[in-house]
Amino acid sequence: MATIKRTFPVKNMMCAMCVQHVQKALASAEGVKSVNVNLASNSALIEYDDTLTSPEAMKGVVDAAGYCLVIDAAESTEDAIEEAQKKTSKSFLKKLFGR
Ligand SMILES: [Cu+2]
Repeated sequence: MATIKRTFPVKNMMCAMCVQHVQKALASAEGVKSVNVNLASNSALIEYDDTLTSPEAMKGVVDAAGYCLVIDAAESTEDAIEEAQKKTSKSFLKKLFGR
């Protein structure tokens, strides 16, 4: 038994029909126990069995339906912040010691 409940950001949803598409695609995917897609927060709360499916597989299902399930949001956000901080400190040092 390995039921996981997790919220994933979903991109490209514009209206209630989009929500329905994503909801249906995920609900019929193997290993998915329940789905709650939220348009306001652009996210999907998915309860799934990780012995039957994976975030990668669910991303495949959502992407095939024309939307984008973001499964590495935390990492990419951290990377982006780190990258931005590097750039900021570089240009800061340039200003201090420039030329
Ligand atoms: Cu739509």
